[in-house]
Amino acid sequence: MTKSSNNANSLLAALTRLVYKARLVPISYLPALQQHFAARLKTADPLIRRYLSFLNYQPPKTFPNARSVLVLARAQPLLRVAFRHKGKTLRALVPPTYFDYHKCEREVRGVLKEHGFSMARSKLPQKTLAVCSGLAQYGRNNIAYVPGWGSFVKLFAFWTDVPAGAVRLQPPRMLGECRACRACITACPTGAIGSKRFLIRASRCITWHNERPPDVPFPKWIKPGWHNCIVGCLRCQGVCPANRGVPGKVEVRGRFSEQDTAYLLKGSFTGTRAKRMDARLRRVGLELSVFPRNLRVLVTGP
Ligand code: B12
Repeated sequence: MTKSSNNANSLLAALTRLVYKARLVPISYLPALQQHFAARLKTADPLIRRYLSFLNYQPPKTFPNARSVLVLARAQPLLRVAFRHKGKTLRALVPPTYFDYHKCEREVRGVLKEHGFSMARSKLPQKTLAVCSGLAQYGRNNIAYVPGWGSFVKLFAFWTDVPAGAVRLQPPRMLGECRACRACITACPTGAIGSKRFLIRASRCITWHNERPPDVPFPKWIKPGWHNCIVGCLRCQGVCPANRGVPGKVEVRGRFSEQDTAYLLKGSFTGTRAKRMDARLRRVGLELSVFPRNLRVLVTGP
């Protein structure tokens, strides 16, 4: 075994100790991955095809030594954030994908550095990489499930200069238990998950709408009672039997006073107060850019 492949193995072991599950995909595999992805994308909503034009299968010019893509999954809790409003507390959920990106990125960069390697951010399709590298499988809801952790995971894909041995890229697989289950299809009130096609109809997904800029109103067909998170949606994962028995902790992190809530509901964000509020929100995976719309709809209720 060469020194660098030794280092690569000890790097993967170190990441595992930090509770990441990881795969290394050599960059020579990316053209095949790109082809697979392009073929599947043909049937996606046109708006998603446009949205995904940022994807890029070439390492950045500033990172000419790229040899592999490090694909990672980390189990994440859900966050519960409390907003005081008219003498009551509104507890709103933030799904795992929205917070701690920078913390995890620093952690991974640090481990790579200790092993003599470096990394750069990528603009690659992370679910496809996770599934085709064998790290995860698709659920019927189109979300990636990692053995033992279910779907409450954060995925990452970084360009690295770590040498990767040969891996067998797998065709995407769906969890066996999804075959006889319709729980997510039934739980999604918008019909984003259909029984006749695998790809979700992204333009029906509540997440698509509540991640949009706050001056874009929710379409009329979304009933106020369908909203269940301050950003994102947990309906298709919350009911999923494959998520039963996985850690799925709920962490209580942010508290916003009556004055904070009133400020967030008013929606005119300028100056140092806005900057301070944005910093507080970012610690719980939120940012001013989804207010006041997303909070208003939760406060008003069904
Ligand atoms: C665009 C995007 C969205 C869009 C569109 C979603 C979509 N399904 O395309 C919107 C805004 C709607 C969205 C919503 C959400 N997203 Co999103 N999103 C992304 C983004 C930027 C790209 C996803 C993508 O590539 N879509 C394009 C389609 C074509 O890819 P795909 O969904 O993987 O589809 C594959 C399968 O359908 C497969 N396929 C096709 N036919 C068949 C048939 C069979 C039998 C099988 C097995 C497979 C199969 O082929 C396709 C290509 O590989 C990624 C970040 C990134 N850089 O990758 C995050 C990401 C995928 N999102 C994520 C999350 C968490 C969500 C939400 C759960 C957010 C939330 N909690 O509120 C929802 C879930 C919606 C859902 N049910 O899919 C996570 C996924 C984590 C995980 N465990 O999988 C990611 C990786 C971000 C992150 N790093 O955490 N998202």
